[in-house]
Amino acid sequence: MPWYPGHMAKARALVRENVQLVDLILEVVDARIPFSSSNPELEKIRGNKPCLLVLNKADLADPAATTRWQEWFQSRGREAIPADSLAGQGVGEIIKASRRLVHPIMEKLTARGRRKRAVRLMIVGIPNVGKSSLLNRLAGRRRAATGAKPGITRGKQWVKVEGEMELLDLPGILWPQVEDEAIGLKLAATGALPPEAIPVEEVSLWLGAFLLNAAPEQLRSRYDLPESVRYPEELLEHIAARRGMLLPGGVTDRDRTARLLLKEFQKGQLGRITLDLPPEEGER
Ligand SMILES: Nc1nc2c(ncn2[C@@H]2O[C@H](COP(=O)(O)OP(=O)(O)OP(=O)(O)O)[C@@H](O)[C@H]2O)c(=O)[nH]1
Ligand SMILES: [Mg+2]
Repeated sequence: MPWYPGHMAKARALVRENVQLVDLILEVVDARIPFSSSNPELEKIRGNKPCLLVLNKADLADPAATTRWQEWFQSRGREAIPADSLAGQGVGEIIKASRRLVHPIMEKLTARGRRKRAVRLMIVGIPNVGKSSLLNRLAGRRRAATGAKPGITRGKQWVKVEGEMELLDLPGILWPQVEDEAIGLKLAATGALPPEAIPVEEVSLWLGAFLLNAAPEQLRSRYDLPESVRYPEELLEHIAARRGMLLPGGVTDRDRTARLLLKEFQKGQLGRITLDLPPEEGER
């Protein structure tokens, strides 16, 4: 992973340092993979600093699964708000919940005779999860660069947010849990890892197997998939045939087909699909 190791220690130090400056952390995860797009180290770094979880890209996730995640986090004492930072959905809720979560702290400061000041927030999350998009929405203007390429944000700035709040726009970048193979595949499938991180064919075979099991109707309607198709290899062959993705000699262009499946999944063209589900009762 070319851009991780060098940045990781620096990113960790920056998050650690900036957490000291704020009253509340907005932890952005991808609603399709709330577990795989989180970073367990944040819990240690933040100590008991309040933290609101944002289930971003909820427009791409299965709404029922998002509700289950919200309940699961709630049961563990964590507030989670679904959001679509592109459309601005959920942003009002995030502002309301933020004010509620910091209220006790601000009360305490006033009680100690401190002058009233703006509530300070910062956004953290793994690359490409939508941190800059959320920032732009919260700030109400386009203040930070966004892009489909992971790792685009550099530099640091404070921006005003409605309701006496200030938001630190620093790349509060958390590193993804890439060492775990299953997590790595989900990160790659959702586009959180650069395409060179894991071979696309491997990712698309994994995604194909997942979809055949969890979302067969969506595959059928998108690709006119016959019931008989059971394995991801067959799925890719079928897609290639339907979309004419052949190399000279009539051989399937597996690379192009793999990219197509990933792209269509990432754009939500297969429907709203969640890859991580909360653990069942009794599991950890
Ligand atoms: N569908 C959908 N796409 C989103 C949402 N939020 C962000 N995106 C898209 O996801 C991509 C990454 O968004 P950014 O806001 O640049 O993400 P970031 O976390 O700032 O990324 P880095 O700066 O690279 O770490 C962009 O293509 C956005 O348009 C969302 O809620 N829904
Ligand atoms: Mg950014």
